[in-house]
Amino acid sequence: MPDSANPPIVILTGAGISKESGLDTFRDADGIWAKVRLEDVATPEGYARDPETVHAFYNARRKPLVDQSVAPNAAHVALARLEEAWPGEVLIVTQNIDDLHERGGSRNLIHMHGEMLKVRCDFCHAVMPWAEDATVKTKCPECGVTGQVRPHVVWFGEMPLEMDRIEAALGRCGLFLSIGTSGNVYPAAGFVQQVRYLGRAHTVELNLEPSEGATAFAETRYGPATDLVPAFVEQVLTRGW
Ligand code: BJW
Repeated sequence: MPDSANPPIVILTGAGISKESGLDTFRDADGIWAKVRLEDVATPEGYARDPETVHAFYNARRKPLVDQSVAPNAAHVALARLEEAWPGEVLIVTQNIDDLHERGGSRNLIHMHGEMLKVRCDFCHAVMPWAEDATVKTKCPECGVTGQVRPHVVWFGEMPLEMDRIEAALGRCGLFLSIGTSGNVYPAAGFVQQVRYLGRAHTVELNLEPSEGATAFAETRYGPATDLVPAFVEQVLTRGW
């Protein structure tokens, strides 16, 4: 049962929260989709056509996480502080496949678009932690089959992960906070509408600029996540929302 004095908080995060750690966003002018075609690297069809290119794309993005040349920033750390200090539940639903929330200290976390530091086997369906490069010649350590290991990420046309748990959390939250996402990709872009429809939660967008869905939020604040998020967390812990 939600605690009515300290209602559950759901936080949706996107690539913008990791930008100041040095990871590219997707749709900004200098973002990933300005360098590669999403049809080639983020669809099952692209992977079927040219798996080596897709493996190379994810191998390159996995590297800075493995060697820890990128680190969590003040926004990640502030959200971990909120989880630690808020007497009710705090759930982060991230679209990001990096591990910066975990390394910033967050524990109650759903990676709805998967994780760069995992692969899965299309033959035996095992999901495995992964710190190496993967190729079309990679042998699954679980079943021994070669050539069936793919990045554990959600591409366009695939079902995001843990949707039942996310829907349940959206249904009981008292605050829905969206950070660093452009609101282009569904179902995440529709969460604010779902929450508003139920009418129980305050909805807040923290982003560098208004997202596609900005008008659906009750409150909006614009600027870099490393400024906005620590300030908003401080407010919630001292005065609520
Ligand atoms: C800062 C900042 C700073 C910068 N501080 N902010 C028509 C209508 C509705 C839906 C569809 C449709 N046609 C097709 C669909 C479905 C499709 C979809 O949404 N397509 C749209 C393009 C229209 N969605 C899917 O296919 C999803 N699956 C699905 O729908 O299954 C069926 C289903 C039905 C019902 C219920 C549930 C499911 C799967 C989507 C998979 C997305 N995959 C990717 C790549 C995989 C992982 C990876 O390689 O990393 O996920 S695409 C890419 O976009 C990635 C991201 O997670 C995702 C979202 O991007 P994000 O995080 O918002 O980044 P940006 O770059 O867009 O925005 C960054 C923001 O930060 C900007 O606003 C900046 O201003 C800001 N910013 N610096 C604060 N310092």
